Amino acid sequence: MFLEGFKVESPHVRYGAGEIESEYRYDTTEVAPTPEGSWVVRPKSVTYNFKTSTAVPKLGVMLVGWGGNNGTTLTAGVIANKLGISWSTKEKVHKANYFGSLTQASTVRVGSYNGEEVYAPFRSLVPMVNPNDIVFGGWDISSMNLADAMGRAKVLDFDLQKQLRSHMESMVPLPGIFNPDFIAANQGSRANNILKGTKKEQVDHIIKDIREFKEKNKVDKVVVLWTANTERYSDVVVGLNDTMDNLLASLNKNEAEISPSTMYAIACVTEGVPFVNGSPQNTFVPGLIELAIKKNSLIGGDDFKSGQTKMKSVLVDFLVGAGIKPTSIASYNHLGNNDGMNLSAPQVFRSKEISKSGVVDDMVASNNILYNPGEHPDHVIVIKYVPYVGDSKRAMDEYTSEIFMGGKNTIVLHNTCEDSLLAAPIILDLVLLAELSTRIQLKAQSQEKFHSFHPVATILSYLSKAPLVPPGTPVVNALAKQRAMLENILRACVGLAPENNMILEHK
Ligand code: NAI
Ligand code: DG6
Repeated sequence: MFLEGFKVESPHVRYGAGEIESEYRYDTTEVAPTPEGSWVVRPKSVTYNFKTSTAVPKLGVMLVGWGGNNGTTLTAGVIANKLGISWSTKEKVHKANYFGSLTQASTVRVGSYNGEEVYAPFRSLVPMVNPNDIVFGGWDISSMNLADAMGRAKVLDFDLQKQLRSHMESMVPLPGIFNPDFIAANQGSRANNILKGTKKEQVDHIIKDIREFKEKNKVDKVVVLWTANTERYSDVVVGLNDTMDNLLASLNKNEAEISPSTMYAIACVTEGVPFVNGSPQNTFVPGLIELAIKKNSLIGGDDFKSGQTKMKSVLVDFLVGAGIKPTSIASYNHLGNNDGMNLSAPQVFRSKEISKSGVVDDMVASNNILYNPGEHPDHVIVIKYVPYVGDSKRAMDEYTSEIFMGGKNTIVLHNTCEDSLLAAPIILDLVLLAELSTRIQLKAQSQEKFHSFHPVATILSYLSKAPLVPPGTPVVNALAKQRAMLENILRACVGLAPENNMILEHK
């Protein structure tokens, strides 16, 4: 059974004029050593109060790298959905949809009725922005308008592109911050739309752009998301970017090692605008994280988890959870889009290699029966640029595991990723959830005041290859756990228990 929406009736929830208030019992387990040298495990319950503002804003989304494959695909997809466009291919007539978006195209189980399971859209848990209402804008170092850039990307069917052109021709990216030292040299030829001035002046310019965009489009809130080229890592150096004060001083001194992505992030955090990083580089240097915490301004990332890595964070979780020991994971991919061309530079590839490699760490660390402390499967990442396949990235993975009594199990996967078509709905979820999370306040009952979530938005982990977490917080990569975390937090906002799958009423 399917409900389009629902309201919770409970003494623990109040739907007010401008907000939903809920009271939620958070049950966890505390583990502690005993003086005798053993361990004791104690169930613990803390009551939390949540307050979710139901004032859904008119949302502006500014993409850094708007004219790229992801930026154009997302913008085109949202316009197509808004206008209800359909188009023909040799297979059939297609209708615009949001497949691949957790918020728009997945469901949650709300309960059962007469023994039948009842589901509702994920987006109906709490009031969220309708993606069709988003106003898009952003920056690109290439001045190409979005209609031509959509053609350059070669992602969407031609018949669809023809229908969208007139809606996208007038969309032209603002000049971007360009520093050739941080991306591949092969990107230089498209860089014709560049901000001039010192680094501080460029950051001030980005702030001005955000304010003008907000004013011109009459949007209530803006979220900025980096979907520009992957950069190389910037060096983290004491005195340069290790603290907030050093980072801001370095910006004023025009220090070479402050990357463009960090500069956009400084602008956003300074302006109190949520900033999400969809690429793997270390945009969030320690000084930037400190700045975000001081300003209580949301930052999230890193690197969209779209195809190969998403599979990996399911498969390895399944293997380790089944008591099977993955011992070698070899992941190859080749792609022919501009992202692939940029990643052919070794220092840029290294950023991607790091974010793709860390994704099994928590699963391996969870099982000391299979792995000795410090032991890790061999894990190799290869990416090659093959222009002919364009955006249709091919990912091939071989997982070898040790099984019962010295046996070996090998799984080989071939995954045609359709890169930007997988990434665009993820970008949508990231901006919708980032916006939503700024409307949620919580407090433990012992606390006096409500507070927002920690500015480092772990709530976005499901969508990120290398989830950024506040210092000292465990990183969770396993996809099912990440989804459960997000869903259960939103359930708590309306006073619903986490989905426990026990089905005791039938046992
Ligand atoms: P793309 O190369 O087509 O687009 C990037 C755009 O950024 C280009 O138009 C470029 O001109 C622009 N750009 C570069 N530096 C800029 C700057 N400093 N300021 C403003 N604009 C700048 O790449 P695509 O395929 O759209 O991917 C974007 C990013 O997302 C890449 O870093 C990629 O690694 C990352 N990503 C993509 C995934 C996918 O499945 N498509 C998944 C995970 C991450
Ligand atoms: C090569 O892997 C290009 C990358 O930008 C990927 O397309 C992107 O990181 C998606 O990666 P994954 O592992 O989620 O498919």
